[in-house]
Amino acid sequence: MKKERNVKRLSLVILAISVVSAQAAPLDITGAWFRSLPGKLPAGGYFTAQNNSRRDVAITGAMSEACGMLMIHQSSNKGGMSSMEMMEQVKVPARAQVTFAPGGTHLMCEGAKMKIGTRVPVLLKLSDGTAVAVAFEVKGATGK
Ligand SMILES: [Cu+2]
Repeated sequence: MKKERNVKRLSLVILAISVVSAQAAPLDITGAWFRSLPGKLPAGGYFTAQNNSRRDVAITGAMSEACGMLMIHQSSNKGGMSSMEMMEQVKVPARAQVTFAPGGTHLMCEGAKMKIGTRVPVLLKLSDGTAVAVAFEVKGATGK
């Protein structure tokens, strides 16, 4: 009888741990890559973020040892003039997907130190206080 109770308690602990780790990563990041350009040109970072949780979450920042500075940018085209704007955060609504892509929202890596064909780590900071570690594939100018 006593033994049975211990088993039950253990499974509760395991359940609690798995709930915590699910909360730790509300976003699934797929297709992450940097466009590495020659010289001192910045590298754009692209990916798809899927929010599998029932709560909205925002990407509030990014860090990488491969970048001197890593920012969130929004490309826009106003009256034929293309420009980039810094974003404080990008919201990923509950059960929805947001794509960082060329010509739209993207990461901008200034002072890039990366080699085409390798992967570099990026830490995406989220509004709920957690962070997601993502390996970005480094591709060339044509995206290959
Ligand atoms: Cu940019």
